[in-house]
Amino acid sequence: MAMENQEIAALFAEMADYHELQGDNPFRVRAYRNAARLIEDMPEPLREGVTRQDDLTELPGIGKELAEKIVEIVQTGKLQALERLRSSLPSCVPDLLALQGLGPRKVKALLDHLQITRLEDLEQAARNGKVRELPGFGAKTEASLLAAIQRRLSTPTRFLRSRVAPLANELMEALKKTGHVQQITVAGSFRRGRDTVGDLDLLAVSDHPSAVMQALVDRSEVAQVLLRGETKTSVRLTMGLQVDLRLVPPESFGAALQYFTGSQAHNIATRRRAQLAGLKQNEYGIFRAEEQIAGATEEEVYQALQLPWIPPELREDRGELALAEQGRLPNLIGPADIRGDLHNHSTWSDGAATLCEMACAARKRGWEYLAITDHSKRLTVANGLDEHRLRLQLEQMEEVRAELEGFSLLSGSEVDILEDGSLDLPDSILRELDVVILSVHSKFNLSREKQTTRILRALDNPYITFLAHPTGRLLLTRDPYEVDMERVLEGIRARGCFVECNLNPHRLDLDDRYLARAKALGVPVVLNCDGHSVTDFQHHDDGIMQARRAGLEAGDVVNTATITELRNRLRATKR
Ligand code: DGT
Ligand code: CA
Ligand code: CA
Ligand code: ZN
Repeated sequence: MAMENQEIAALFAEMADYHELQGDNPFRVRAYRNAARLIEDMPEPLREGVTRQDDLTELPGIGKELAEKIVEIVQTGKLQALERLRSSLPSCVPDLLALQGLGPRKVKALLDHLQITRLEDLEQAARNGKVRELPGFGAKTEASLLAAIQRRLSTPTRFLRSRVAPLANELMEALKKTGHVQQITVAGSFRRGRDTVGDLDLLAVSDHPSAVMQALVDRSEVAQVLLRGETKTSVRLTMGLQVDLRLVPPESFGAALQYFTGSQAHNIATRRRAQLAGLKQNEYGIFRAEEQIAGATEEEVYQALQLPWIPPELREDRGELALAEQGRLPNLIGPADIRGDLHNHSTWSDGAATLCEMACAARKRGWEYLAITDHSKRLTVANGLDEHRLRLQLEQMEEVRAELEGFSLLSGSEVDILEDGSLDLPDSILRELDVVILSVHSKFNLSREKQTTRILRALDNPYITFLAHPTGRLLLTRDPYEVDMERVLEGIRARGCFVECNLNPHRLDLDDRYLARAKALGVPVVLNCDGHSVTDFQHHDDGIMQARRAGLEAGDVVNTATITELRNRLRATKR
């Protein structure tokens, strides 16, 4: 399978961790770590450059050694040096590194001083109070480590939806190529648009089941066949993801799709409804006595329950059945409702595209407007702008605007909050911008009370437009910081500002539950891709499912407005 930039970056990040763990040259550690970050943000797939035999050392941060390793990864799918490092360390090291609060240095201390071959060994050591005695650890670290281990041991591995999406498409295409697939679709949490999925559920109708099952088993990305049958086959891929493929008769396709889309809680609710009407519901259909009265399509299934079809994103048993019954299901927002994006970066800070490239690509996408909101000066790793450079950027924007008829390029800044809640740029420049974004990029570990007052204080600035990625979570890698989101949302409403749902697939922040809360409180939401390249605009296509899961409609979202309406709304946020 083709190596994506994200996977190459992950291998380099792992190299950095192992080198650091072994106490190797810090420059080498930093080179790998920087390369990982750069590669992850590269808009173009590196494998294409490798195929064209480009000189990869021309890329920023890539020297000769790294270039050779990229070629090796793309061509072989592996990295020998990494395999050697892996086998020289206990097999639990990746698990240890993945624990929140444990970096390579701490892992090294643990391995040096304690007998650890499995995660459970560390759990035992922490329970026995052995960890707190080590240099660099204390009773508090020990307790949070123990909590992290227990969380890890009790939650099964999940995968980013965005990582699974291209795979799902490739697999379905391959199965269709057998010529024996009449219908095929994804079900499960993937179809419901959850940000992470536990496994991938595929559902198909076939006139030659064994041929289709064989086609799945034969795929090169399959590492293990868990179950092989005519109606269900389960495999585990090399990346660790389990795929369940189920074949059903055409007259049951809708019923099976409804059943395997779930959620389980939603299914239990629909089955109860069927029972109350004297019907029986299962994955084969809806039955009155022995007679099947629905099953071929989902519409038919819901109709038999006296309900309109319910969009999969809403099927979480959070009140959707009652809304459906009352004919009050929301008219969910879709990518076509979006008229522009208010959070983007350019080459002025850490983006990969120029102002002009960003604006043209946005116009080509059919948008009416785009705000460029580069980082502020405190974020030196991202080449953040001070007031002087921001003024120069505003001048360049004027020039770009002259070339862009019928499109509005808006000015802006993503301003860092300092620890005390003051801002990284003075009002003298903020007041001149169309969009001022407030972002927490540091001090994630403040107490709940301090973090909340810090954010609310920053929101007191009269020029703030919205709060970006409000909980700071990174899916599967960083928990949200402690904050009283209810108070923050109320603060945003009181000040007439907006709240962001950041559509980067690693963030999806706010999540569906908080978005639903924002809607209930009447806080306007803005859906942004946080674009660092023109390909990032695509985050809107899948990311919007998070907003749909919250029941958001076009009217709840600021950037569905026309440019004229938008300008009015932006002006109204300034006090
Ligand atoms: P995941 O894979 O953890 O991200 O979440 P799902 O929702 O995809 O769960 P999965 O793959 O275990 O099962 C797919 C769907 O099949 C699930 O959403 C509902 C249905 N399902 C599975 N097991 C049961 C069950 O025991 N009872 C009911 N009512 N439905 C079930
Ligand atoms: Ca699943
Ligand atoms: Ca499954
Ligand atoms: Zn940003």
